[in-house]
Amino acid sequence: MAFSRVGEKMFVKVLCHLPTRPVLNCGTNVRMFSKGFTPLKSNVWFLSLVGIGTGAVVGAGYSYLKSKEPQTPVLTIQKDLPTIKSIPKMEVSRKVVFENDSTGLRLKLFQYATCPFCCKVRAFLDYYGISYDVIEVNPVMRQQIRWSHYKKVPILVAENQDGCQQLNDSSMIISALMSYIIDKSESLTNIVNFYPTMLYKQDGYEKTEILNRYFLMCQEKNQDEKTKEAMTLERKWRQWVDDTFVHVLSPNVYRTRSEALETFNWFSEAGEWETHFPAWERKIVIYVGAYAMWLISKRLKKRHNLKDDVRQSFYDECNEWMKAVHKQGTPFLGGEQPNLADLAVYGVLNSIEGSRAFKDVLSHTKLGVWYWSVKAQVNKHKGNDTLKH
Ligand SMILES: N[C@@H](CCC(=O)N[C@@H](CS)C(=O)NCC(=O)O)C(=O)O
Ligand SMILES: *[C@@H]1O[C@H](CO)[C@@H](O)[C@H](O)[C@H]1NC(C)=O
Ligand SMILES: *[C@@H]1O[C@H](CO)[C@@H](O)[C@H](O)[C@H]1NC(C)=O
Ligand SMILES: *[C@@H]1O[C@H](CO)[C@@H](O)[C@H](O)[C@H]1NC(C)=O
Repeated sequence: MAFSRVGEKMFVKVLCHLPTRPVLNCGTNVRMFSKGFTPLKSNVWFLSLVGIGTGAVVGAGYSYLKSKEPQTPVLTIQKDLPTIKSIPKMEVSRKVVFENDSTGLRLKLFQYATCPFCCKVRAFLDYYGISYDVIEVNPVMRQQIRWSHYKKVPILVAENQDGCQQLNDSSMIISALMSYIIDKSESLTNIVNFYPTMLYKQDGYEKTEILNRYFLMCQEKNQDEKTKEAMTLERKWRQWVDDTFVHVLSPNVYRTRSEALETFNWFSEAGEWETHFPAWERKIVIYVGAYAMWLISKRLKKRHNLKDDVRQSFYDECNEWMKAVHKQGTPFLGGEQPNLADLAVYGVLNSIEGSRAFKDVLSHTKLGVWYWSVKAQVNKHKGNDTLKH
């Protein structure tokens, strides 16, 4: 069982198109994996891949059953987070530089290129024209985030005089940076302290959650520009992205074996696996991975109560979102400009832009006009004016 669970976790890392919990709860067996298997890179790949075909499905079912156990109450709330002195020097995969960025933040984004949560953070940074360095994390070895106790991506590190401030969850990253942009009189470190991490136990594992990650920490000042109502709406839809929308993606992009294969080929392309992995490793990941995910996606479909025809669920959610946008009578939920909810929905969708599922959504829903408008705004960094004051 342990072995298959390791295999299963690995795939979650590669793919990222999976829910964070409970079926394939990212992150629980991390230490076991890195202790037991680190030395031989290729062997790790190979062994785990062999374990996948059968293991993943068994494992998925197992964690599904376990997840029905009740949650134990809060253990601790972490406060007064320390800044770390430094993080190991790392090769930067890509630099994104906006000459008009006046935030003064020196950001490093640790990510997987096709992870929906990472795409969400990038959509935010690009829209506001905030410069950042990308550090592509190897999904198997993950040596790039070995310095961190938090083992998921994205991780954002802001370097300042005192050291490095580590921000952990995609929604928290966005809320903290947005709060900082709106009111620069608070340091980012101070702002981060408003997002304490709650530790609790579930299924015998310690888990963490940042409770108020959808809240901006500058509401007072902000109120005349955005009404309270608009902010509540924005939070509601940002949470919907993490809790609901992201879960319809995997069953859709792995719906059939050929779609799963297409999707993996797209990951390989978008994540530039050719430069990261030897050819045979890449091939194995693509073929075995596609097959395993096709199997797993049936579980996910049940787990998240998707319709038999998973496309229909995808269309339904997209329509639900478009209904909310149209209700505003403006091009975006945020009005004439996208807000954080628009950027979140766009961001996670962007992670599957190369898939057949996405093309189907374009032809079966009215999402397209909104989607391409957000994309244009993001690519033109239209939010940059916000950075002025
Ligand atoms: N709630 C987190 C979820 C991040 C997450 O689940 N990341 C996955 C990749 S999609 C991960 O890094 N998993 C690594 C692991 O489970 O070890 C966020 O929004 O950033
Ligand atoms: C930066 O701002 C200047 C003037 O405000 C503008 O002319 C220039 O196009 C901007 N550069 C970018 C890359 O947006
Ligand atoms: C991120 O996670 C690390 C390791 O668990 C922790 O030390 C740090 O305080 C966290 N950062 C924030 C902002 O919660
Ligand atoms: C934002 O970018 C536009 C061009 O893309 C530029 O004209 C404008 O000056 C920029 N604004 C700021 C505050 O940098």
